[in-house]
Amino acid sequence: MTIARSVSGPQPAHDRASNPLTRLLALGRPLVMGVLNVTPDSFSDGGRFLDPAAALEQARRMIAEGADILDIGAESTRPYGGAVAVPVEEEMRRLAPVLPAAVALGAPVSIDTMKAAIAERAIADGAAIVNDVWGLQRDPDLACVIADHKVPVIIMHNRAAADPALDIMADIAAFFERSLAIAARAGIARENIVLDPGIGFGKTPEQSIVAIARLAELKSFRLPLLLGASRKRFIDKVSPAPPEQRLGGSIAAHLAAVEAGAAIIRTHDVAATVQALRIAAAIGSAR
Ligand code: HH2
Repeated sequence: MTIARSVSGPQPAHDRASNPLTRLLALGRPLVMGVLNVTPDSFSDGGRFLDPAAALEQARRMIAEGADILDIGAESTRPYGGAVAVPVEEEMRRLAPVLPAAVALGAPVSIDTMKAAIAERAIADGAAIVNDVWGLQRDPDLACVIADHKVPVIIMHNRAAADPALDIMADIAAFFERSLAIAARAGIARENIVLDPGIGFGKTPEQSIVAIARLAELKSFRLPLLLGASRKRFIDKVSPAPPEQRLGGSIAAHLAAVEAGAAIIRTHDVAATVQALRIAAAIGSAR
């Protein structure tokens, strides 16, 4: 597993100790991030957890199943188009009854948002990580919020539209360079950054497969890698199935990602993913 090394000088000991992601990464096993969408329109589970009681029940279930981190989102990013932009007030309204209560369950909570105002509020409510599907390149204020609060950030690759002619790995690397420059300017410590190639975002299904197949190339950034293949469309392209029947494909992709060096797996299906990762690890250590 790649553990981030600071190039901007050591942080004070209290910062390192108070960062739950750094502590989890130090365990040296792949981490599982459970997805909780408090949305009416997410591509695979839209509407299921819009009700706060249902959302909290799902949060509890994912923790019991072994999730290390909960990733809570209140705006569908709709990797496959058709996303309805959600105003800040509505995103806050969806999160208010869920986020503080989810934080109280004890697992670190990541806020899946591209908006600085939502990140600021979520951090005040106890969120420990910011997950930005636009890699700090959408809301110009987001990097400063993250730097001010010294929380880790997940920088995900994205594009407004897929271009089948692109060398997707070169595009991902160039995008990360831009995001890392923004992060450095804002004062985000390098050891607080995780990179994610953004499976399904601004990519053809073939390019998503390439991004998994060539994930190890991104280790050259010397930062932890996250991969989220859960229920995504490239699975349907290879082996046709609706989103709720893509567990086998999701697990196959996630095991390949861990083999290539992914430190964190983002999934809707925590129990099956934890089991698959444990068995793969047991086989690996018996070699
Ligand atoms: N995928 C989705 C949303 N957020 N964040 C990261 N870092 N990586 C991902 O691959 C990723 C993400 C899309 O999945 P989901 O949250 O289920 O769908 P929606 O955006 O429609 O709510």
